[in-house]
Amino acid sequence: MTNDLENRAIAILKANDRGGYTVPTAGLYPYQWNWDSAFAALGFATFDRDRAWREIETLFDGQWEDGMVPHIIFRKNDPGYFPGPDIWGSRTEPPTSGHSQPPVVASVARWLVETGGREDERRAHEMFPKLMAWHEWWHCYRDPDETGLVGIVHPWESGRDNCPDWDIGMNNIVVPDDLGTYHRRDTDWVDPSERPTQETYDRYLTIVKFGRECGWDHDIVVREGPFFMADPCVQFVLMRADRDLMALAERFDDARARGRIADWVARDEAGAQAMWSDEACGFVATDLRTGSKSPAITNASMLAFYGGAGTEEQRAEMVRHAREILDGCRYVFPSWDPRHEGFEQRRYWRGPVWSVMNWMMAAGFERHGLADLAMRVRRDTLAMVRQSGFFEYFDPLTGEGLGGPNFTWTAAIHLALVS
Ligand code: 9YW
Repeated sequence: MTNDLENRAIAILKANDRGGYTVPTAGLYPYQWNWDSAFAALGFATFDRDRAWREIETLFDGQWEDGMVPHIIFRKNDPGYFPGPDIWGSRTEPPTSGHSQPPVVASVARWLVETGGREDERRAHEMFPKLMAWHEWWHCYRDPDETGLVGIVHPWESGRDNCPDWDIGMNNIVVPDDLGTYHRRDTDWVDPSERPTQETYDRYLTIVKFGRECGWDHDIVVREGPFFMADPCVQFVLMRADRDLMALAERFDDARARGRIADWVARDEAGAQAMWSDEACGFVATDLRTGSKSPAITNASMLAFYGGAGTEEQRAEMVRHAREILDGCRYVFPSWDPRHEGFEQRRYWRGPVWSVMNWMMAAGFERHGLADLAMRVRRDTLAMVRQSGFFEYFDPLTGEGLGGPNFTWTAAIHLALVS
């Protein structure tokens, strides 16, 4: 028996369906986004497993020859979104953005297989080489020196666009005189006080201009581009997904893939260690150009449990942070530490709570025997939706829904949590 809220969540997924893929929300985000589709699949799986697979299969329509799965696929031009396909200049078919997003898909594929039947196994098997190519891309192009730490070339690649984590890298970006004028579209849809500032946007576009002008050559963007940082979200999501990919390789008895993935898994923990900060006493974003570390704990730091990173002592420190932040917030988990300067309860990734981060975090807490933390995170995720509806993100102090309404991933996570 489904209740009203579940029916509304299902209706949102159906309404945002554009034929095999969903948009995150009508208007504000009119294309297919990478990790949004991974989470959308979790929601679809609760009532239509074929549609769940379609969501991630269509994502791979945009995979580049080198293996990268881009963060946005532009199937048709929609003037309601900026920056669109012309600004990115990917020269691919379909047109896409020029960098990736956190690689959640392998974990979703494993989950579909383990909770499903023969058809799930067949579709995962078919997708497996594509997943391998994408992970290979991360480990090869985003970690060219094989340190175990993968970097991101744009804050958008983290999926946590304007988190203060990126300020240390973004402050070094010099906006060129010939950036040109442009019309942002996001602030046509959503209150500007909840969005990244204009200064931040100019820097975002400076990175995109650099990428476009070098033909999105990953080596050049990584070595010479305006921004290169390590993100706890990408690192821990990749760590988790590498292990999930290994489970699939074992199931498919693919010895070559197993050997390759074993190399990645062996390096992942060293990468995680490079993000540990004694000052913040936790895992934090790190500028790979300067070595500077972000000063505070975020919801991405808390994904250490999901990724399975860290020593026992380090995890104990992270639990201490988690409990203190939980005590100080009515709804968790905030995207920036409220005990820290820079916290803005309504501005996007500078404080608000996001359902998808909570879903991964709770799974990580549970895996480490922290049932009370997992329960609190899940309870708050459901409570905010009950109070405010299926918004893009939520104010951690009031639970008010913010950003785009009728949001695909918020609906999907709700379904995944109650099913
Ligand atoms: C943008 C779609 C995307 C998410 C990102 C989130 C936001 C805006 O919306 O990005 O213009 O790319 O930060 O994580 O995938 O929901």
